[in-house]
Amino acid sequence: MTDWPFQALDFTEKSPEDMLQASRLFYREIRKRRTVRDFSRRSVEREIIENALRATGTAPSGANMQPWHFVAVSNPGLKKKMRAAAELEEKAFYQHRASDEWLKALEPLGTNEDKPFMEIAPWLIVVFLKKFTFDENGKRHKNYYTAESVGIACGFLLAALHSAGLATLTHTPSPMKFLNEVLERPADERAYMVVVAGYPAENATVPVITKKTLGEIATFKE
Ligand code: IYR
Repeated sequence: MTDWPFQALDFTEKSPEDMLQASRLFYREIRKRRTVRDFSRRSVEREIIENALRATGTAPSGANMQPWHFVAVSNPGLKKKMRAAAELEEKAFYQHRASDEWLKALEPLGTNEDKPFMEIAPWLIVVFLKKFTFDENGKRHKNYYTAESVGIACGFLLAALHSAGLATLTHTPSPMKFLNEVLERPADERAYMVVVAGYPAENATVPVITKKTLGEIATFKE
């Protein structure tokens, strides 16, 4: 047992019917989320992003270390710098870094080295992974399961933004070191992902792709 305080769980039980309905509704909603690359310039109120990040901050993490930091960028000058740096890296990726096999796998998505969304979309949320936590005495503590924790948090963030009614895009320019410089983050933080959020462009299109069926992705043993 532990001496640390515990409290009663705040749990609202649903009836079996409500549970079924909630599970169906959530699936129906979340399956409409698509990775969007054509964004509108329309602005999005800061509080929407703040609330999505509040929701993200509730994600579980290894030893509750919360090994993340989010930089929400709407500043046009910074977005312009981020776009230029990302396009430089992507050019290298598409022209010589990526294998033919990788480029072939990306073909159906229609991606290329141009990243106009980094300037056009109203918000770029850069997710940083923190390998360490520094306590009040400046002592360094290792964080645990950081990649898993930050991955879960990104899932929360995408779901929160989608449920608020925004289009999203996960972008992982590679390498992402330039983000530390542009956003003035310390060297012990590693940029993990850029989550782009905003309204879709009026005539936005998305690639025709399919998701694997339940039978393909899951096995039940009852
Ligand atoms: N980072 C590149 C390439 C890219 C890689 C994967 I895996 C994708 O699912 C999509 C793109 C780019 O952003 O274009």
